[in-house]
Amino acid sequence: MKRDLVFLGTLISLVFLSLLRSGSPQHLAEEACSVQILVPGLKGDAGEKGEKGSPGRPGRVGPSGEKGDMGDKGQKGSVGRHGKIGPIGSKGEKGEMGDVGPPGPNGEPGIPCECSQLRKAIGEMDNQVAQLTTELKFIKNALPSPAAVAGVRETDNKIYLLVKEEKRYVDAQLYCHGRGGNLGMPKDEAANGLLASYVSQAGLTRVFIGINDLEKEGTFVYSDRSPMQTFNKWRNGEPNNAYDEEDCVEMVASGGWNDVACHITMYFICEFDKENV
Ligand code: MMA
Ligand code: CA
Repeated sequence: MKRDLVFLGTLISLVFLSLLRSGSPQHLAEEACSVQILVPGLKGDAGEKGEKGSPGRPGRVGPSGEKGDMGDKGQKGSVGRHGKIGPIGSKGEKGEMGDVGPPGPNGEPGIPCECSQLRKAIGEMDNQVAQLTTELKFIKNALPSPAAVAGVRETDNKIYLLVKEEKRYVDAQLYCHGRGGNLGMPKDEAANGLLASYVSQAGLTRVFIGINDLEKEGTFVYSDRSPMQTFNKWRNGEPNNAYDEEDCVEMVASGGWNDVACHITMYFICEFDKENV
């Protein structure tokens, strides 16, 4: 370093001397070559301050700074990708009933039955019942016949039939028995009243009814052998067993009873239990 400064000072001196002698730059080269030894002079006064130099080169990179404060919140990011499929949800409620499905195929052939035959038979019986009902209605109310002129009379349990054939008591009883019944046996006021009206409406004055004391004089019983109860319709003074020969009983149009001879003949009334008809 110091050697460079000496050389520099020498060079500056040579240039300075040359300038003093010639005053022109072309002369300087020739004159300088003629001076062999240069001696340094005194140090000159300090020159004027030079102009400010051009900016230096950028310095070295400094050490890392301290950690700064947290920056502001960034902008909202874009929409992310579609997520994974979630777990299976719980069972939903029952839905509404669907529409009616199409009809199914035809079934196997059934076992042959007699249903159609039975239906046919029932239909024929229905016709027969209707026809018989009509016929019975006609017989009961309108048809004049040797046996039943004025139809019949009914209670809840009995059917009474006035038979307009004059017969002795025993034959009248046989007639009624032969048809599943008995001579009429009025056992209460209602039945007696019904037979009385039956007789009077037929225009008759008397008919045999099913009461007698054939078995024991003075002890009247019904023709089904059931005993007389508290009910009776004896006319005043009867039974009197007139001529000591009256063991059978007639009903007169008023409904009263009289004991008469069993061998005389007259019309009579049969009775039938409905459960036997
Ligand atoms: C009278 C009376 C009756 C008797 C008949 C017989 C008319 O009535 O005496 O009791 O049964 O006669 O005909
Ligand atoms: Ca009598």
